[in-house]
Amino acid sequence: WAQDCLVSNITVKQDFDRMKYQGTWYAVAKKDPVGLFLLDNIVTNFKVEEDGTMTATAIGRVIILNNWEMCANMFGTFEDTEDPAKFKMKYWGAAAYLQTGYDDHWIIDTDYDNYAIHYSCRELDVDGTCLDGYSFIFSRYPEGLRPEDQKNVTEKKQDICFLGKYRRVAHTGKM
Ligand code: ODT
Repeated sequence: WAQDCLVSNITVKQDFDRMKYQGTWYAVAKKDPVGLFLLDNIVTNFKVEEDGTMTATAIGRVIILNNWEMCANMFGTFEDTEDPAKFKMKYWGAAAYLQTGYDDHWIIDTDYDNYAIHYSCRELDVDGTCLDGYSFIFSRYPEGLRPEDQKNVTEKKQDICFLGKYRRVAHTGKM
């Protein structure tokens, strides 16, 4: 079995249930994109609005311009696609100098209660692999993943061709 790393072959969570995905998720690892933005202490909160739209907030430590370190308050709304686990995320910051964007937002896998693996490819290469993308590993607990979830998460990192490209995301509680 040879992995082709084509973005179009990446599989996502079957029958993704946005209701069960709601609530707080702590980023415990991150594969950065080009021009990384969120550094650490990243906490997200997902919600399903009354009309069914998924929205989220995120906080995290960022460095803007050169060397301005601050806590960013970010907002996102998620547009549905044909696949329930694939969204388009429109995002913006509470302050004008924070990053805005429109990214793919795929939920690769989650058990809703413990872990989640997020994936976003921002730029496709000519051969269909991902030229620039990022991914978050989320846990329901700031201390990290449960030992019993680590094998599965490692497999999924490999499936999305990001294995070895993650760094730990610290939660120092100093924000
Ligand atoms: O940090 C980077 O380098 C790129 C990521 C920037 C996107 C941050 C936008 C957050 C908007 C609020 C939504 C929260 C949901 C987050 C879930 C996964 C990460 C996009």
